Amino acid sequence: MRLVVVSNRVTIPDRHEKAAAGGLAVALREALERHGGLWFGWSGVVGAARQLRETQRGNVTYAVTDLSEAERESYYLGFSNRALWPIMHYRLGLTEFQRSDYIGYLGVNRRFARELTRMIQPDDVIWIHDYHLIPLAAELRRRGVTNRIGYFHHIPWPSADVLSALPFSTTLVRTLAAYDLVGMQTEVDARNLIGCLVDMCGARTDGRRVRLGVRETAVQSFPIGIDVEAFRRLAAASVRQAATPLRATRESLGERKLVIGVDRLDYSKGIVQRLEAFGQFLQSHPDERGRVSLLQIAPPSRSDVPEYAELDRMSDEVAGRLNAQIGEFDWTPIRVVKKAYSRTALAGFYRRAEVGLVTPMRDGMNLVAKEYVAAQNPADPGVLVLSRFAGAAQQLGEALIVNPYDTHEVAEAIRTALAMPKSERIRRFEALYHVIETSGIHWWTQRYLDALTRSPVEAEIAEPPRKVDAPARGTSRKPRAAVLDRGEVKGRPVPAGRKRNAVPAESGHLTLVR
Ligand code: ADQ
Repeated sequence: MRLVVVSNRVTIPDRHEKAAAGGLAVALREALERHGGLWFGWSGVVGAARQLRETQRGNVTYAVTDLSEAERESYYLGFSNRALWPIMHYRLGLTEFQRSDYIGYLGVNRRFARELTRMIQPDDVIWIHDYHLIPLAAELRRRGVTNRIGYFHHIPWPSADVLSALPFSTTLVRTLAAYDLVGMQTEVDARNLIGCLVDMCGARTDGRRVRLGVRETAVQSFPIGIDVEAFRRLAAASVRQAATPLRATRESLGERKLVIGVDRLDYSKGIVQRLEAFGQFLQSHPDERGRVSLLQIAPPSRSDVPEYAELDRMSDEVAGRLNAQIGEFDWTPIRVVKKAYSRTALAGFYRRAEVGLVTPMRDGMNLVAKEYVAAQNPADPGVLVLSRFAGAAQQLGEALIVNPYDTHEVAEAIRTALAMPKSERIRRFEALYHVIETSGIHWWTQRYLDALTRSPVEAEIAEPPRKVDAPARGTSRKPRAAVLDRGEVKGRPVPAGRKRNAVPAESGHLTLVR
């Protein structure tokens, strides 16, 4: 079997590049090298030339294509990141749907399918990643591709009640039936998706497999992990190295304790609420003032989506206000640093921090929580404070689990973490480390590929090829959201105020570059 990976963004490794520690991109690259294969997706470049460019690295071919400005606007910034991202994170109020964006989204998926069909060989197993590419398998099937195709959804999947507010969601959900295997981060997400397929599309299910028309799709949870051993080694090495940010942090903090937050600057991560909770902690416990600081590392992402620019402004404002209210001439309670760091530097920061504050409002998994645990000194570990709405909370029950909407609860958890006796810290750390060690990234990749290659491929869709945005047909139950899906998709001009230019300056360190 040859492996074909498809993701929104593809970063071609330099010829002599040493693999960065951990990381999904590295694990996928390793899986590709094991099987030989192809990695296909957007180059990250916006331009007029849309021809495919192929680069060979060992037995792996990287095939990338540019997006046009209109495609980036509608497919990437528009439908993927202003409609799907917020609604999948339960943020209906931030969900902005435009038909022209949806057309662009389908258009890019069709174009990707067209390009990919030419490159696929009969024994290829195809693994598609994330919400940008949900309809890709349906488009490949329309072109006669009968290979095994799997999808992994990296972000949360909400219930039908939430998702059906998105126009054309029924059609979109239906396209998932074109996959042989759909992987979700958690059992809750898997159940929600099955609920959507049943309630919105009229599928039948035995709880694990879903039958829609003549196709059968397995839906299963595969909680993603990290390369624990690699990260642990980086953290241990950062203690020994001379000129590291860890040393510098030690010097600038002195004896003070450190609470750390590390996230892309994204509203799903609860950064502003976290800063407020830290402020509340210092207000309620004046004895802690001057003794502890919060370091929030948050490199900007998607800055040309207005909600992200607003978040950037708000985090500065809240940190500035709290520092002015509570700070002293020789003590800054909150430091916000908006840049990406190397894996080594991050591992060092995690190691130095007595508390890892990971409080997203909603998150598919959250790898920072796992990285924080992996980086701890087993003899004197820090404490993880974790949002119950991160997928990671389903596995990491020995963290201090909090509701990020409850500022008081988070503030008290910070207090508890800072005061926790060493014996309890060690006990919790050992339990957490065991979980992340036994469900690391290589286990995840292997488990997913095993399931994908095992799942029986059923008869292909017997219906004649049709557009994926046509209303749902042939279901025994009336689709609940059918009314939303009716009607022709027509282009609409982008309203004033939406920025069109600039390539997103996202960091290569981030998982799959969202
Ligand atoms: P993300 O939303 O990007 O991923 P997360 O899982 O936390 O969130 O991964 C972020 C990665 O970026 C981590 O490896 C972290 O170390 C790195 N990172 C963050 N800030 C950084 C900085 N300043 N410098 C360097 N690196 C930084 C999406 C979903 C998650 C899911 C992952 C993987 O939203 O829920 O866990 O995919 O499936």
